[in-house]
Amino acid sequence: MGFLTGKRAIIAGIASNKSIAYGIAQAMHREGAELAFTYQNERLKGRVEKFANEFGSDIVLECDVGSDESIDACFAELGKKWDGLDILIHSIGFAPKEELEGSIVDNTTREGSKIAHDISAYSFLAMAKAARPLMKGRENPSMLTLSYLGAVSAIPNYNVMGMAKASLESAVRFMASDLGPEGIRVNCISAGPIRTLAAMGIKGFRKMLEQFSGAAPLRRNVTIEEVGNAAAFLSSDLASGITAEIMYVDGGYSTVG
Ligand code: 0WD
Repeated sequence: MGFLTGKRAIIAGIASNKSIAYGIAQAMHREGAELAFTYQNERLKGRVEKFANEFGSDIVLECDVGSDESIDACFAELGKKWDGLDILIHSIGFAPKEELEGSIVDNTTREGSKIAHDISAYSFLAMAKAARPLMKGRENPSMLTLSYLGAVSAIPNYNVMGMAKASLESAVRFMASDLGPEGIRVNCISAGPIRTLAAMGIKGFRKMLEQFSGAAPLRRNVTIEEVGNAAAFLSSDLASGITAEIMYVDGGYSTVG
């Protein structure tokens, strides 16, 4: 019996089998959780249905986190299938590609900044708002999002995404404080760089991977399986005392100069 047996989790952010959300789904499925999945739009629907099938799930819901109507419709539909929810996984981030290179001062636009903050930071709060009623009365419910070191360090080319991740990490602390009295925990994993669709949009990403693996105490990059295992732990009763935490799964890189 896995340590997530009896838990129901909704996972947002699977775009491919390289996605961090895919690694999280794998670990949670292995540990016995029942899973539901969301997809951003029709383009991704078929792909996400295939992944859901792989994890024994037939709950696949549209959820464009840039739209409150889409989020509300998604959780209304989930409420018809499940009478409660234990785990929310938010593994979503986006900024227009042109914003992720060169000078942050010259290249960041008002519109690009709005989009990055809306999709990468505010959307976690928006999903939490919709998930909250379904978590009422559950044991140790948990919300989890994904961040990156660029939230706290000026990493070349990460630019406006760094600003959005700083906002996201701040949201984690405020949300944990707000939802804690209801027993809901809110945490974040700050993952080391991993080759995914979203990451390949960052200029010089390959160099970033090399720099991390060269300097991290473990002298290698981390995998979606390792992030998945940490996510499964943080979402489980084993982590019942942990909230408002930014947990680094980065081979120790953030601790070395
Ligand atoms: O190195 C990395 N890959 C790291 C990623 C290091 C540390 C953190 N992260 C974060 C990302 O910033 C993001 O928050 O992890 C999260 C997941 O990212 P990922 O697994 O690297 O990326 P990917 O496989 O591309 O999944 C992100 C997905 C989108 O994929 P595409 O490639 O189609 O943009 O986020 C989803 C979408 O499926 N997404 C949305 N979902 C709903 N509504 C939206 C939206 N508006 N926009 C993007």
